[in-house]
Amino acid sequence: MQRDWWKSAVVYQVYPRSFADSDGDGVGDLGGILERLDHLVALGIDVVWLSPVYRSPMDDNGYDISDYQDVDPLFGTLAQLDELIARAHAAGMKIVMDLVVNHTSDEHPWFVESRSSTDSPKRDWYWWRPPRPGHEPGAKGAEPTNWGSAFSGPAWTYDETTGDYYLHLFSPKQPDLNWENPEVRAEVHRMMSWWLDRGVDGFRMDVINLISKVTVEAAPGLPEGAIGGRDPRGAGVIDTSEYGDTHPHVVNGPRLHEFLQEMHREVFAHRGPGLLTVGETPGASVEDARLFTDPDRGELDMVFTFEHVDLDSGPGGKWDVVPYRLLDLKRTFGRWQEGLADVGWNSLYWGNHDQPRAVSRYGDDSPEHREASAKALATVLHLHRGTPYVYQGDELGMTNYPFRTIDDFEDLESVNRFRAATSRGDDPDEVLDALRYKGRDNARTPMQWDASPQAGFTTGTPWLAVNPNHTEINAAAQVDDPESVFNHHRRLIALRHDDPVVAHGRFTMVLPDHDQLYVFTRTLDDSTLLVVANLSSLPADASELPDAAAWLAAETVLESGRSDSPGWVLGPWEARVLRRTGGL
Ligand code: TEU
Repeated sequence: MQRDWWKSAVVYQVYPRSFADSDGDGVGDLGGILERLDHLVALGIDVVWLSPVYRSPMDDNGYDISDYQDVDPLFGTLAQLDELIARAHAAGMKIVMDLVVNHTSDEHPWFVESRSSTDSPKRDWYWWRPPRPGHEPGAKGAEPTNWGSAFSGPAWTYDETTGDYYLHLFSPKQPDLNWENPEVRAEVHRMMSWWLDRGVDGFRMDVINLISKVTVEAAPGLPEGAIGGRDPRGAGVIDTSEYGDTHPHVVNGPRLHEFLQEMHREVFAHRGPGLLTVGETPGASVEDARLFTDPDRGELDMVFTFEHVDLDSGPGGKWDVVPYRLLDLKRTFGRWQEGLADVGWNSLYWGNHDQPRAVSRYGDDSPEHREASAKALATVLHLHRGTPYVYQGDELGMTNYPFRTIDDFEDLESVNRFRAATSRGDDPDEVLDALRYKGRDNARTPMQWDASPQAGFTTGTPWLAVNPNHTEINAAAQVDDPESVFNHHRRLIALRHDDPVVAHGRFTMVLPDHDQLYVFTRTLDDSTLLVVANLSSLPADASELPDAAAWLAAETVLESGRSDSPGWVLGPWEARVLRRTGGL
């Protein structure tokens, strides 16, 4: 196995809660994944990234872990996870676990111990700080700093037992671990090794660039965040009209590279090739990414950028929705392709369990254009240089959910946001509109297996309603249809496996200023692929592309959304992939 085997691999993300339910309790589980493994085999993917299945109080659907070395009974048993690993391996697929170590659950024994007294041997495992001097402890404004949580409210919660506050960049049930403490790091390394010894093939590391925060020398006087401002590189999840802009103090901290290199040394360096590490890095620039993913530095194989998922956020942040523009998308992706061309590697994704559905956001989910736009988006993504990630359901072209009221939402981020914004007087309809468009529950509605009442997801009542369009959009209708979105994905995945130009070729953007067309070439030795995709719902003229006549006569590798338009006029959401060989 090559060290960089993942350059020709495609990863599929399973969000277990919403994938398949085997026991009828309405929540997806490991038994369900085992039953549906054939779907992943048919798609041809190489790696499954499993969102958390560990023991958890489920405040944030498993991203709040109370035992890193066990499976939550809601999802099944450790024995089933072993079976999944074995069956995936037998089918030639790898299993990558979600590693959530920026924080634990407040019900994790480490935190229970830590909060028990100021003398606890684990006190320093978390971020404890005294109230702001001159303020009534526990009262509004007595928080050690003005930092905000990504899920609304302050980033500090008062704990009466000891009279101190603890830091939580996410929910109060997700206290941040203190990575400055070497015991914390050693314990995390030991836990990771335990999983690798058990057979897992690597980790997707949750908010891994948050583990190093501002220098400890600044403590206890941690810096305040700017009110009303927003670091444009941040994900804009903190409401800076009320809280300080927290991002600059907690992201990409001074010891981050040191911590990642230490982790690599302790956990991965002595193991053979075949493992995968991918960091979730909100607010990382392409320059940061180059450092994270330079193989000579021994940190990570690849990281997720957030720049493209931030393009429809206005100055007010995530919920200040502005229209996204194709030109911005091309500039963003183009910059990342260029920045990681010689050193490092990209992860490529449209969506995941935190983002709305790709086809509703970057495509056109109207009945007329849904399928063609899902295919065009897939074509563009998969043929970039980098490792593509397919989020469950995107291979079917699943769409956003038609939420009516706030009661249709389950996600704590959306529920808290609605409460916080409306209680200070924001128009509830406007708040809801933003949640409908960007709420994380869009991606979390049950996987659409077939046209039956609960979409084949469960025999019980699903924890989150199935999308009513499952009668049309479902796996059963697509797997055997050669023209389906599913089979288009299958062909793209096969192309990456079969044609080295997809995995290794140089990327060059073409027609960078065209505001409907996304055009690029990939070149390796004497082989060049040209990808031309109309990412708009109107016809588009590509005749200005260099060598247009020669390309018109070239071999067609893949096409979708073909219209009757002649020559280089592409129909709405039409995509073509062409090949020429020999010196061009
Ligand atoms: O997400 C962290 C993150 O930066 C965002 O995607 C965030 O969840 C979202 O933008 C909030 O607006 C990771 C996980 O993927 C997410 O599911 C968890 O909720 C979060 O960390 C905390 O563990």
